[in-house]
Amino acid sequence: MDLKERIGQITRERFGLPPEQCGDRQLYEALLVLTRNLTQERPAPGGERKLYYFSAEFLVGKLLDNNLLALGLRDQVRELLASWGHDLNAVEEQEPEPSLGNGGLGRLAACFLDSIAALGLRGDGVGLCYHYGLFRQKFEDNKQKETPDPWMEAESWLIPTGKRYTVSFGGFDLTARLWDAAVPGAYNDKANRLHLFDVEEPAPPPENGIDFDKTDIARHLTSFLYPDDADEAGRLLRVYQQYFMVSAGAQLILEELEERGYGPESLAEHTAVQINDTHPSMVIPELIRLLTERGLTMDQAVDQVSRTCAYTNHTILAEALEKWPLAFIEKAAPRLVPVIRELDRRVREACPDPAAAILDEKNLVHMAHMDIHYGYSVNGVAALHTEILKKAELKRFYDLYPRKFNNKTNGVTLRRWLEACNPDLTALIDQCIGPGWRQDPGRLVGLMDFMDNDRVLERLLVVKQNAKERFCRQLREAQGIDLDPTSIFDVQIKRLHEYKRQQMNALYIVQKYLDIKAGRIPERPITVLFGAKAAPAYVMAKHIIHLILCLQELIENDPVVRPWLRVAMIENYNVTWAERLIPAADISEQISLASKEASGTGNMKLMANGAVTLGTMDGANVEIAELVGPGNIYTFGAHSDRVIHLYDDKGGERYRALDYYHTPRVERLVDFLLSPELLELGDAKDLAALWRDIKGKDWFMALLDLEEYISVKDLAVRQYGDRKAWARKMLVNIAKSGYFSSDRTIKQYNEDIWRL
Ligand code: 26Q
Repeated sequence: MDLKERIGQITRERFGLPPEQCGDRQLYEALLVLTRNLTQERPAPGGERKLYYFSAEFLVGKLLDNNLLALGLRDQVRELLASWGHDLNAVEEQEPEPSLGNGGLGRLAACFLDSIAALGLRGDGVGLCYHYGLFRQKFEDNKQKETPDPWMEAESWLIPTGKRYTVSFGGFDLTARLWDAAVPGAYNDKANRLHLFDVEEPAPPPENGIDFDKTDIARHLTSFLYPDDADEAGRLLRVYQQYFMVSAGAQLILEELEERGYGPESLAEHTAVQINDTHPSMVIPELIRLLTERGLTMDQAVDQVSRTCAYTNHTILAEALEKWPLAFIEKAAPRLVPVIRELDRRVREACPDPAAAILDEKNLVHMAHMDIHYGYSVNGVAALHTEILKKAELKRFYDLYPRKFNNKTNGVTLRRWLEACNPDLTALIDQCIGPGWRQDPGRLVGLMDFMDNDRVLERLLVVKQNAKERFCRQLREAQGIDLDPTSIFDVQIKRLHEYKRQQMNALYIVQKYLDIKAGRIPERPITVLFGAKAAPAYVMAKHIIHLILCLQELIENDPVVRPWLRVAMIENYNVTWAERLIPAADISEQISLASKEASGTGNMKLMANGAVTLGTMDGANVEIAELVGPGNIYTFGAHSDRVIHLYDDKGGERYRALDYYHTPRVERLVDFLLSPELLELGDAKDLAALWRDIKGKDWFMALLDLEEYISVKDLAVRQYGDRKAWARKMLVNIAKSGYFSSDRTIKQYNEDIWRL
């Protein structure tokens, strides 16, 4: 049966209509069913050893386009739909985006699954099926409001497996139901699985926003993904979630091991478990517990698990390293307590340093310590980050186990982040260097041969211009904001966090605003675009959103400033918005305080789409700078060693925000937060709190780098005017982005860690 007949069969069965008479919604459902069936039928890749990638988040984004692409059906389906008078893009609009992640870490897990499948490796994801995902963001009175984000519909990518596992908490048991989404491999005919566990009887949608009775754990276990660890009840629920995920996941692993014909004593030989940050760390004691239940001695179980589990660290922010009160684990996973105590005892016996223990004197369980002692690999996510882990944050562990530490610089799947989201650029690349870069992204460097090809450079500028115009239409339809596509698009898209320093970008906007008011017109119109959600309990992050939205309103209503400077914050920024905006970006803002951003992955996506980075020497920016060379990136700011020194109590030179505030230029910008113009639009309390914080504390040192940031950004805006020179910068960035393909990253994980 050909494709047309298969679609027709589905629409007739479901809607009693031939496809020609279906609407977008019906065609979407028919394509979903078709692609789901086609992927589900694919066999798993072969191999003796199987990977399980454990992660509390898989920010997969919409899947229809992605899966059609992997199945090699995208062009055919587009043509068929067109022949019926429909546009594939409009059909795809029907798909809800599953919001199963916060940001970088969750999206990385999704890129990795895509690459693991594309490389034909045998590896499944293991996570949770959150019903309302992360919250949906709305703006009201220039503030963020949160509402639930239900994404599951009657027809979805989830396949019921019929598999169920019992998870025993303190005082009650729950059944974990397993749902699977198939992950088709591009370039092969295999598929892996994303395993998502859910409770058997989920609660109905909450009525009061995203608040619910956090003591009703049984029914709410998989309701929400937690954006932070702000309130106590939420924190405890998070531990229940984690144990639910890893206990069911560990049972699945051992069941599959047996089905493959191997005994528990050969777990390590046939299995690799990658622990994505410490959120799934309890898989270690849980596997040990289950192996001893199956007859292994404690020594044997510890040995097997220590050769099975590998840990990825994504942060050096001390407050983000998970430490759970033993009392929480006592409640959520009492059977793990004796195991954890025994693991801690063994550590203390072997290593006298109390700071390396698992249990500290406050009875906090240091999850990362458990991973490092009882895993066989510890990796950072960018070269600089791994060096800081070895030299500072995890130094004592590096001294103990130097051979466990390794770097795996992050990557992104260029199938979604170039091919799917930017077809015009893809076509141009194909015309220059042919299609081979898809399976060998390093070949993108072939674009360097076109540096002096005026026709290619001009076409690159046209592709970017068209993407900007397309984005303007989409934003106008969604939010009623009408931007100027001929202005320079300066883009900062990432979770809102003080260390990422959106506040510094806001102060740049203030500077431009005051300049224009004083008659100093910028070189060309600038549009500053933001996309960011703040954790609901992260007060300072919400104040920063408030500031940006107030600046947006102030400028929208100012006929003098508006032609030269615009601010637009995208509501409910998510994967779908990223796919729309990234192709349209001119400047990629990567301005975290050096040493704080482990890697960043948006920086890679923007680079691959021809945006030029304006960034600090942090995370993977360092590697981007090395690859593209100084003429093709704008760097500024204090380097990580200086920042680390400024945090050091013993350095004698501790950072003091006030010293930087009391300079003529900076003071004026910061004080603008309390200006009558802004107070008229904003909440005086919130703006004053932010003002006080920046001036008096500024924990992430925005004022330290502010002046250099402003002048380097002005330089970028000026150099943008030399269109040909700018097009060359774009071309170099695209050409060098092949290194940041997650296919490269996954090959390295496989060669150095998993050995599948
Ligand atoms: C922890 C405890 C309780 C509740 C929530 C959490 C929690 C949730 C999400 C802690 C951290 C996260 C997410 C972290 C994250 O996204 N990190 C980013 O990971 C990317 C992929 O490696 C990096 O590129 C980014 O630099 C890093 O910030």
